[in-house]
Amino acid sequence: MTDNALTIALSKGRIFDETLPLLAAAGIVPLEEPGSSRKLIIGTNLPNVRLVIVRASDVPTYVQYGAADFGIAGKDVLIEHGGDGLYQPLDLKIAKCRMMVAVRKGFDYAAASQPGNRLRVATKYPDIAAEHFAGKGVHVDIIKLYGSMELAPLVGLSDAIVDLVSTGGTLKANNLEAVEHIVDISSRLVVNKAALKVKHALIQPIINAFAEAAGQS
Ligand code: PRT
Ligand code: MG
Repeated sequence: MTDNALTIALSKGRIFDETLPLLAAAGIVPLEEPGSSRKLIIGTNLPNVRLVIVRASDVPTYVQYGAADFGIAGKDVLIEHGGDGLYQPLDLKIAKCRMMVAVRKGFDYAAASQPGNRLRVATKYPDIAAEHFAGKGVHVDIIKLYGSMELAPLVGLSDAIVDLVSTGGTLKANNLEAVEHIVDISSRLVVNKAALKVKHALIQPIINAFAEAAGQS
C-alpha cells in the first residue's frame, strides 16, 4: 500500500469490541461489524484506512512483516511472539485478565509444586509456563494445546493448566481452581517499526488519540 494508506490488524471478539471506542476517538469508524460480516478486510469511514481481521495470536505477525501498519494484541500473545520488529508504545488497558495456574479442586498443588518435583502442565502459552515453573524450580512437562485448556486436568491429560482467567466462571463451571497468579494481562498497541518512520504523520495522531482515550496522556 502507499505511504498515505493505513492497515490496522485486529481480532474479532473482545479486542475488536473494546477497540471500537478507541478507533472512534481517532475518528475511525469501521463500515462493517466483523462478528456478522465474513469479510477479512473491512473498510472504514476514512478512505485511506482499512482493518484486517485476523486470529488474536496472528496480530503481531501481520504487524511484524508490515502487512499491517499497526494492531492491537494481548500481552499474552506478545510474550509468546517475542515482539521482534514491533514498537509497543501503549498499554491500552483493554481486554484485561490474569494469567493463572489452575488445578482440579482438591488437587494438592502445594505438595505437587515443591521444588524438584515434576508436574504436567497443559497450556497454549508454553514460554510463559516454562519460565514460571523454572523460576520456582519445578520441573514441568509442557503439553501444548490450542484451546479448552480447562478440560486437560479433568481427563488426566495434565496436573495443572496455565490459562487466562477473567471472571473465573470457566474455572468454576469445570470444578477447577486458580492456585497461582503469573502475570496481569491487558492489550497493547503494536506498531511496525518501519511504518512508524515512513507513515509517522498518519500514525502518531492515532497513537495520541488512543493514549488520550485510554486515559494515558
Ligand atoms: O478465540 P481464538 O482462538 O481466535 O483466539 P483467542 O482466544 O486468543 O482470542 P480472544 O478474542 O478470545 O482473546 C483475545 C485476547 O483477549 C487474549 O489474547 C487476551 O489477551 C484477552 N483476554 C481477556 C482473554 C480473556 N480475557 C479470557 N477470559 N482471552 C481469553 N479468555 C478465555 C480464557 O482463555 C478462558 O478460556 O476465557 C476463558 C476464561 O474466562 P472467564 O471469564 O470464565 O474467567
Ligand atoms: Mg478465544
